[in-house]
Amino acid sequence: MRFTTFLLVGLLLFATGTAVAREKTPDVINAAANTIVVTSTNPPIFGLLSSQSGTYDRIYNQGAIDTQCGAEVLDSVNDGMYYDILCLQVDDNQPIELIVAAEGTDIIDTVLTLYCSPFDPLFPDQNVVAFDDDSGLNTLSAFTLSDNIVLSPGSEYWLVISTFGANMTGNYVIQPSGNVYDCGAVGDEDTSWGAVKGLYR
Ligand SMILES: [Ca+2]
Ligand SMILES: [Ca+2]
Repeated sequence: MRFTTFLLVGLLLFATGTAVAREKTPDVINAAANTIVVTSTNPPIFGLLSSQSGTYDRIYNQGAIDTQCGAEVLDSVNDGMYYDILCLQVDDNQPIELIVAAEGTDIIDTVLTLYCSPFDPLFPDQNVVAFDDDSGLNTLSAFTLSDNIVLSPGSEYWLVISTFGANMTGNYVIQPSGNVYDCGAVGDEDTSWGAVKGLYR
């Protein structure tokens, strides 16, 4: 454990108790994600989390994956993260990859959650396929081939990109594998959150 990590964990323990430490395991860099050679001909997906983005109280898990939309998740003690929703589809039944690219991403600590459509910010524990915090470079996120996430052609999936803690903003770039197609950004108005968000602003 690097000293800086030790210090950070210590500070988190001091600030908020052991729940945070249980969630944020020491960052383990995924070597496969680091050395990945992008062969995808699909264009990367660009986006931005800003103070104008919607917020939600995110979930996490320790790697449970369920392509039938019922992955077990836990409520994070960290609340109020900015998020974006991206619609994705696949065109084969091979494992997918979704990698938050270090080049072009300046959000300090991303998380990715893949949902079966729809994702509802009011019920973020529903419809989960997979969650990842730090499988990419440093604290960036990635679903890699070794996760063996095989999706159904013809179904719509919503990828939620968010952050480990609240108030983290910045640009992001997500590189999808060649079998993953971007079916567009999903606006808040497409979720139930859109109907109630006005009450909070
Ligand atoms: Ca929470
Ligand atoms: Ca992360």
